[in-house]
Amino acid sequence: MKIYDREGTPNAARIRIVLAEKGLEDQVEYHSVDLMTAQQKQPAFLAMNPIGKIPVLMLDDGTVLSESTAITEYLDHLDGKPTLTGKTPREKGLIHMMQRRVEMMVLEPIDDYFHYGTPGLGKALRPWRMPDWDGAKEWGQRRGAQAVQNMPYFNDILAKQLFVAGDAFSLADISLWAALAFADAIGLPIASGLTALVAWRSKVSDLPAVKNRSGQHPLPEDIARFGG
Ligand SMILES: N[C@@H](CCC(=O)N[C@@H](CS)C(=O)NCC(=O)O)C(=O)O
Repeated sequence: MKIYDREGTPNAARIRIVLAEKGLEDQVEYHSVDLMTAQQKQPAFLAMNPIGKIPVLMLDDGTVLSESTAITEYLDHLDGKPTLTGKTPREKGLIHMMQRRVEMMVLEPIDDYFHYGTPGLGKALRPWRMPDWDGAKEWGQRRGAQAVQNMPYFNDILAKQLFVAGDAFSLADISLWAALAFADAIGLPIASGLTALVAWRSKVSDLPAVKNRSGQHPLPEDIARFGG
């Protein structure tokens, strides 16, 4: 299998955690995509994923999968023993609902904040972003504020249960962990009063598949290289 991604970015981290959790790391060949020069928007990459985003998984028969949730489903079922996407219909429903809530309430607003409220991935990506209208930066900043406003929702959930979708670590936790790592890296930390969320994050960060990973985006040397 081949993975096209950029190490250290939040969505790459999601899949790398899944690969580690499922013991599949040695079966993957990594291809680094240079996001800062917009390699993900060029024809060769768009032929794999017309949305122009990483990560992409290419199977040995040439089949291409994009979207972190779809890739996770595939990897989780390879051994016939899913542990991250649910076994029963109830588990599957809850995990997918909660992981989508994480995306819509935190991860996507943070991504919008990064790309519009800050210099984001820099000049090379501007042609693919919202046209420069006066409110773009303000909109990006509002999206960041929305992400911060939504964090207490997950704090309340985690005050009542061990993990985001119930009693077991799942895709929903991986998505939230990556979203919060991204938020931290761009200056939107979890408020210290959200103690259940802070405790959950520290517990998840200690899991072997998660330990020492980064959801930082982009890498500081990239910003220095290409400017804002
Ligand atoms: N919904 C996608 C999101 C993928 C995504 O946003 N990837 C980011 C990197 S973390 C990316 O490729 N950004 C480059 C760009 O927007 O051009 C997924 O779940 O995989």
